Amino acid sequence: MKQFGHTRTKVTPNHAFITPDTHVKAPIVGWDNAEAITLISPHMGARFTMYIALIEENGNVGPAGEGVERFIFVLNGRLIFDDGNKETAMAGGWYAYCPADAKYTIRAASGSQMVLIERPYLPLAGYDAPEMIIEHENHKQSAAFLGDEDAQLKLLLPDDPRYDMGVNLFRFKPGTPLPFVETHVMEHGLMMMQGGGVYRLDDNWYPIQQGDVIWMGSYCPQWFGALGKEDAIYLYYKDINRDPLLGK
Ligand code: UGY
Ligand code: MN
Repeated sequence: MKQFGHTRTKVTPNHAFITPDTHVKAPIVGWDNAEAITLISPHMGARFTMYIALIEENGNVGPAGEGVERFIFVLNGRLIFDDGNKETAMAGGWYAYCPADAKYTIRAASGSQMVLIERPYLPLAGYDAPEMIIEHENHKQSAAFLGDEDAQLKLLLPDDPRYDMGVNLFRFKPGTPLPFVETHVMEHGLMMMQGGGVYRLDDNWYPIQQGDVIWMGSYCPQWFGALGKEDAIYLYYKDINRDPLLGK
């Protein structure tokens, strides 16, 4: 039962834990019949944004800002992604990487929800811009994380220096932890997609379940242990392939 005046949501200077009961929807200029829940943004100290987009049938989501790259992951419904050459029908599990300033449209064929991750793209001297990617997560292979077959990591984007973001699906068998408390320069934006467990962020331990979202700032000590009857799966973003000193 929901307790009046209480929530599991907590926002701190270097991490945030956001639960669905605290979501607030708002329209976004350039989106039609669609609203966003802005879960993570520079207003909390992050260097990227992460939204849930709620799109009505025939609604659409406008382009990202100038110079801003975008990753989308479809949660449910059916979206038509048009890259100018071909249309792809995207249901749950489909995802796209849209390079900064790419031309494309996203329209909902039925009421749909997706996760969006956006940040200013950091070009890399000597390399071309990255390419658009439209894929389904079932087409990607996972691999054991640091030798543990019970922790399977699936990279959704190529291991290629042109890409300055990584987005992964991490699947844990119940009882499986991250092998150590990580502390690193990369940020994360995370959504629990299935199952749950306990997430350590700084000196806090949070019970986590499907629908919960986390921002981890640079150097936020982080650890996870999966609990329950089903595998825990989370989707997460990290900034990669750029010099932290030079920002490129
Ligand atoms: O890629 C990562 O840094 C990952 N192992 N972090 C995490 O799951 N919190
Ligand atoms: Mn990490």
